[in-house]
Amino acid sequence: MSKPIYILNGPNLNRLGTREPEIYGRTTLVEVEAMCRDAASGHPIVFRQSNREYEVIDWVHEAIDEGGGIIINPAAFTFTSMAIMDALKMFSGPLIELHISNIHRREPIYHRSYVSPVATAVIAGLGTKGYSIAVRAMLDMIGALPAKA
Ligand code: CA2
Repeated sequence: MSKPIYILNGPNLNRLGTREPEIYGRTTLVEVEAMCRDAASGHPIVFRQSNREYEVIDWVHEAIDEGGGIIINPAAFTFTSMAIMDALKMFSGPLIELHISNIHRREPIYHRSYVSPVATAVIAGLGTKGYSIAVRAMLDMIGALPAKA
């Protein structure tokens, strides 16, 4: 049985699609999850969101034990959480840090990520389509990309 890809989402992303559409678009997180499952073409996905730092840490620990790869949009925890960074450091598989917006084009408070130095790759600024692209990239990284017909 192939190991699932963990897609973890941090605080406030449960409200996606309801405000600041000029930055984050109008797609909801429920729709993002459906896009990820579609992009995964049957590969198992664990898709979660939390507003609680400890819960994200616990899910990273779960992924360390059971996951094949992690895609994480840590949202505001990106810039604050050494604890999430420490947990992610323990993961030996591929790790993609994902942001819907291009954090580097935004105010300086969005420029210093604790996650980027421990990530395999970073995707930012592709909107919610970045999730589908991240899933395809992750399948490639773990050798699970379906062969083209
Ligand atoms: O662009 C991203 O994906 C971010 O991770 C989103 C975070 C922000 O702190 C990061 O710098 C960049 C903020 C998420 C706020 O949640 C929203 C909820 C509803 C509508 C829009 C955003």
